[in-house]
Amino acid sequence: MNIFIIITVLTSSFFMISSARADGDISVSNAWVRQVPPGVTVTAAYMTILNSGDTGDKLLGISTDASKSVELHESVVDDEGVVRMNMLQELTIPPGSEVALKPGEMHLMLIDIMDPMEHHEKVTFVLEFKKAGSIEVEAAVGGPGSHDDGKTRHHMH
Ligand SMILES: [Cu+2]
Repeated sequence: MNIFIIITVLTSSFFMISSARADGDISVSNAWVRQVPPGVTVTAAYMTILNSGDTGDKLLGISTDASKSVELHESVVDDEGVVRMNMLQELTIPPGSEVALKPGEMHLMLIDIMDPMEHHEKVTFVLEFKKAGSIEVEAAVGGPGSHDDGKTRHHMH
């Protein structure tokens, strides 16, 4: 399978040099959406967000046309060993570091999928960052092996 992850960074100007602007410091890799069978109306998406700048940034919002809504969730195991998902309002990406959304941990939750995922090869997300602005991310639809980074395999629970 051919998987291309295309990241479009919507920077306003390459010619403007200003230390106050963080545009272009955020990049996203390994984006994928879990394929689910027809009839299943929710799924999750995962990706790695890298902040190569020297100031922190925040993910403030996510949108996609693949589902009616999309939320940022964190899976946590409570005292009784039950996995629960908490909705996060924002996600801080510290300077010079990366934050991974991965199975069993943080993820994007797609709620009320518009079409069965089998009809899609890719899902487009627009991530809204406080400093970097809007970043478009194309995520491959598939399973945990559907992205091309062999280093980031995670066991499932
Ligand atoms: Cu969730």
